Amino acid sequence: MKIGIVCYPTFGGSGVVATELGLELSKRGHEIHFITYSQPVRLELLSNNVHFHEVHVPEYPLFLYQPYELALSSKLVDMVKLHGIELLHVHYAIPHAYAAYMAQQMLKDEGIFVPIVTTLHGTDITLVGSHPFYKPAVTFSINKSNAVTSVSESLKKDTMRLFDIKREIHVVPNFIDLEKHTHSFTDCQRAMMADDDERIITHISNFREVKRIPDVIKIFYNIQKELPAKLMMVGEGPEKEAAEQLVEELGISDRVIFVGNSNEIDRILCFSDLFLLPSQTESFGLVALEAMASSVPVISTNTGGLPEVNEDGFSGYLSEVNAIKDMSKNAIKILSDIDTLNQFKANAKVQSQKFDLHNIVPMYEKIYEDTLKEF
Ligand code: GMT
Repeated sequence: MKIGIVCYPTFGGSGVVATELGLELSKRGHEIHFITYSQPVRLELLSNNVHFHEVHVPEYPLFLYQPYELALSSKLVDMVKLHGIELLHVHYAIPHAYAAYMAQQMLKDEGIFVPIVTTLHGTDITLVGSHPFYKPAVTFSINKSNAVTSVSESLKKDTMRLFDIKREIHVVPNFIDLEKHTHSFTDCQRAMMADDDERIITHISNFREVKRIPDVIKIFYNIQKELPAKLMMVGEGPEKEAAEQLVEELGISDRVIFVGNSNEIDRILCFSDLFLLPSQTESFGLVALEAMASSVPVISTNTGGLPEVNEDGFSGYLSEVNAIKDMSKNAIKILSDIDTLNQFKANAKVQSQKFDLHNIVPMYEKIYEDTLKEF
């Protein structure tokens, strides 16, 4: 199939899933066209089967807000015509599903029929989409998509609760390429980061409020009182400065490393002992899955799709949002005894195998085939 993929090309989970999906589909013989405003960060290699088309939004002083949806829908029309794209798979409803629908209508006028598959990722529904200003447009675009998928059962329920949805929503969980997380080096160069007796705890996110960054630091503060440890804070975002201040106030600056955005997530996870994800909500928590695939157990909250990903008492522990004491206690339980830690590490790997891309990507292929047949 010739498939157009629309996504946010950033470090966020939806862009990562879209990129990894496109790459795997290309390996399976499909021709993939990424259509977005810059080359997706995890898309390092373009090939015969993988193409990238940049959406330009010309600056014009009259526009207080540059009309990205307009530029995207025009680009989609042009690319479908030029490359014979058969199906558009848009990740994140806002504004991608909306722009794709406009493109579909323009193409229909010229006798070209292209179905749209929309994948809901979380914040497009739970944080942004349910905002009264966006709600009618989001409801409309979901209902007009030819197939809709969500990354967890929990997100499906939220979508049905928050919007008047007339379509079936197929749950296709996020996936992981286990081979990428199988490390060829044994010590993972951990000596560069910590002393032999220190545990390495990691958090990776976009440092937005929903990630509850102060909780990450407070949990680590409690851990390091009990055992020697370092905290790796990976990512960039609005909460980062306040986090740096809190670390300073707590007097733990020598034990916390702020790494910024990184393209070496698997290297960092390779030397990590524990992953912290105390989010307010999380439709799936792809980063928790990435951690588990690198044999890193996860201390997380029990909201949204997280219980579908992290198994309490097996791959890590789940707690209520804001239950800092509980999360600290669970972290210390895993970290203080090497046999327990090794058991949780092994379990985390086993848990991640449930999300092997070889099992999940065919689910998308089946949805594409069915949608093309019905369209
Ligand atoms: O907030 C983020 O982590 C970014 C956001 C995105 O749109 O990229 O992530 C959402 O989609 C990911 C991929 O499906 C999910 O793993 C994240 O849980 C989800 N974030 C939230 O629901 C807050």
